[in-house]
Order: sequence, then C-alpha cells, then structure tokens
Amino acid sequence: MQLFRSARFVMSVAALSDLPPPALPEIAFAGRSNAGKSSAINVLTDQKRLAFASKTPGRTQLLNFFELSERDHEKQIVARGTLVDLPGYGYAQAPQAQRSQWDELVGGYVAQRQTLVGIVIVMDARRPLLPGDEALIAFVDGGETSLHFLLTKSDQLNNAERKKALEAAQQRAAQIGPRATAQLFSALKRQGTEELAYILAGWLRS
Ligand SMILES: Nc1nc2c(ncn2[C@@H]2O[C@H](COP(=O)(O)OP(=O)(O)OP(=O)(O)O)[C@@H](O)[C@H]2O)c(=O)[nH]1
Ligand SMILES: [Mg+2]
Repeated sequence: MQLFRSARFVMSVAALSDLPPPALPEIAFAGRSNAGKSSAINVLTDQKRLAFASKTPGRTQLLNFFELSERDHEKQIVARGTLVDLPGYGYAQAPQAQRSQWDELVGGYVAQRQTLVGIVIVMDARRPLLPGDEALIAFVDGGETSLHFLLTKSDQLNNAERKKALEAAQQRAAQIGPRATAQLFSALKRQGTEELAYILAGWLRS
C-alpha cells in the first residue's frame, strides 16, 4: 500500500517534553523487547532499514516517529498519519533505572497522546499475551484506542500451533470488544502485510 511505503523518518524522542506537537493521527507499535516491532514496521513500509531491527534485545530505546502521506495522481494528499516505534517492555536484563525510564516514557506517551488512534501490540506468536502485554492492555482499557494483536514470527510455528495462537488472541480481543483485533504475521516470510495495512489504514481514516 502506497500510504505505508511513503513512510519517512521524522525524529527520535527520549523524553516526553520533546514530543512533536500532536498533529496527524498516530499508530504506535508496542510490545516486549525483541518481539519484532521494528521488523514489522520495515515490512509494512517495504523499507529494509527504516526502523532499526536488531538481534540485541532492548535496541530501540527511543520513540521513533515516521510520517506517512498518500497522494493521488494530481499530487493532492488523500491520507496522512504517523507510525511510532516504541521501546520494548519486559527486558529483564536492563538496569532498573533504565526500565523505569522506559515505563515513564512509554506509559506517559500512551496515556497523554491525544492523537494516538491505535496500538499494534506485537507479540511473539509462540508466547502471546504475557504479563507485560496484559499490563499494556489494562492500561488502555476503557479508553477509545484501537488495539491490534500482531502475532509475529508465525514462521516459527506449525499450522496447528498457528491456529491455536490466533484463536487465543482472537478470544482475548473479543473480550475487549470491537476495537480489538488479532492476526498472524511473519516479517521473515512477509506474511500478513496486507491484512495489517488494511487494519491500520482503517484506523487512520476513522
Ligand atoms: N523468525 C523470525 N524472526 C523475526 C521476525 N521478526 C523479527 N524477527 C527477529 O527478531 C529479532 C528482534 O526483532 P526486532 O524487530 O529488532 O524487535 P523489536 O521488537 O523492535 O526489539 P526492541 O527494539 O529491542 O524492543 C531480530 O533478530 C529479528 O530478525 C519474524 O517474523 N520471524
Ligand atoms: Mg525495535
């Protein structure tokens, strides 16, 4: 989808006081450290190294903003938005001081950001809905933020395991209500990209 291919890096932010002024509708990618957030953004935007992906957990320590804009053939903008790659949670090896700094930054961003329309919760399909994920879900519960459970690394599962993981995530989404959805995804095999693009484009339109 051209809207996502248009993504370009805008800025990195290390403190709430440095957030760009709220303007376009924003979609945040959250999840445990090493879950595959940056890889999912790279596949969605069809850009190899837009969001930095790494084997070292806890690599993304800043909020990274990427702007999207889609134009028609007369060069008029028809859709706009922002993707935000968030630092991961639940990385046990990080020093406590760094962990609470992340909680403050990510928690503060999610709680305060008026332009945040939805959160993609990226989870390893082998270990979905861990306590850190549930804490984030509880944190936004009762609000209007849409949620999408992206079960990534699905290439690591067989068909029966994939089916089971998807059903569990769909059940959890159903408990939350119509603003929550779930899908399987693989950045490695580039599977699930169209479904993800479709859901997120819908959030930006509403
Ligand atoms: N097999 C497989 N590996 C993946 C997939 N997506 C990501 N990975 C690997 O998982 C590791 C972490 O990926 P990242 O995209 O950097 O994860 P992240 O959630 O951005 O990590 P932090 O920024 O550290 O929180 C990397 O080694 C990726 O190559 C996938 O769909 N399948
Ligand atoms: Mg990352």
